[in-house]
Amino acid sequence: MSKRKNPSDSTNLNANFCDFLMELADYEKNVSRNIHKYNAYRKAASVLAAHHKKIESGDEAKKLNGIGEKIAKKIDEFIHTGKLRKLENIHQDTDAQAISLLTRVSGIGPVKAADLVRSGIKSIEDLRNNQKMLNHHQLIGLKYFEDFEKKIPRSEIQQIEDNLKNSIANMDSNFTLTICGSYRRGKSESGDIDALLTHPSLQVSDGKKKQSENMLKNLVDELSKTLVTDVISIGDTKFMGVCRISNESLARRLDIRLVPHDQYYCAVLYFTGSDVFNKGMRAHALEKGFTLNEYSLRPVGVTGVPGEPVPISSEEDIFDYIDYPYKKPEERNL
Ligand code: DTP
Repeated sequence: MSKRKNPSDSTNLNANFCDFLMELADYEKNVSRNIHKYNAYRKAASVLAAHHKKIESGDEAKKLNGIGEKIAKKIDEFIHTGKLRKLENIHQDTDAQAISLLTRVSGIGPVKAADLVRSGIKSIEDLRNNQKMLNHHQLIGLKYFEDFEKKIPRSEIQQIEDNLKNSIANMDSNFTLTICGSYRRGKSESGDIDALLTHPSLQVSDGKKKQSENMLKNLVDELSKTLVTDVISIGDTKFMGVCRISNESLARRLDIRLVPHDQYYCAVLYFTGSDVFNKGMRAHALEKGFTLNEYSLRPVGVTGVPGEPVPISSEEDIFDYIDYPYKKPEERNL
């Protein structure tokens, strides 16, 4: 999961508004720990990023789904003054700034960041001088802090994808690997690499745990010869780590999840995102009487108890079941 989101790109006519909304979103997540406000700012930023026209007033913005009174007022304030008082105040709050900075280190969440700031640790240099306070993941985050801050160009992910696919094919040609996240949505650069892997022998109904034992570990051992440089954590179904395509390249965050074959498409859908798109689709599923998550799509009975997962053999199946117009991955950036 990459740390900083940025829906602004060259085609975004409302990039100014998106930038301040994303900064407010990060503040709510990392400093105030108000996930509802975080979601609201993220949703508003994605809606504005996808809008075909530059917004000229708060009233005009309010007509868009996901923009309410308070955000409309901020848009007006920004249009009229070129800044936001709320952000100016946040910029002057040195503890808030320190918490925001520390949460940019992979493995440091808002709670840990607040703890560190309370202990007087407020900069990356302070962290480097107090490494005893960090766990294994956070130490790796610190070691590669500058590299992980840099976006990964699409062409580099393509090389990593080829490398992963070759290594996997050498082990067993029945593996399927899909790189999800913003890469699958066609973005020109991504924050990290989210790979999903499956094998026909892995079926939930047959007790996936036993069968998946060592599959991922063997793969990571193989990848460590060429691509993987550090292991943050590894279990039967999830690897979190670091890779680089050559000694001259930057270190990149790589996650690989081993997913049962009968849950693969729900996982591919979920990890393709965007998170805002996922939330909209999940809400639509509920309206249609289904509960959708990264594992399955299940009908919800009148009692509210979810039933057995429906059989799914493609992403399209999931859209069909809930009567949601199919969107190609590149159309899921909202
Ligand atoms: P980035 O380029 O920043 O990496 P991303 O690949 O879309 O952008 P992540 O790597 O953070 O984003 O996460 C991968 C996907 O996982 C994301 O697109 C959708 C899904 N996801 C993550 N968090 C959530 C969430 N809270 N709700 C729903 N889906 C989520």
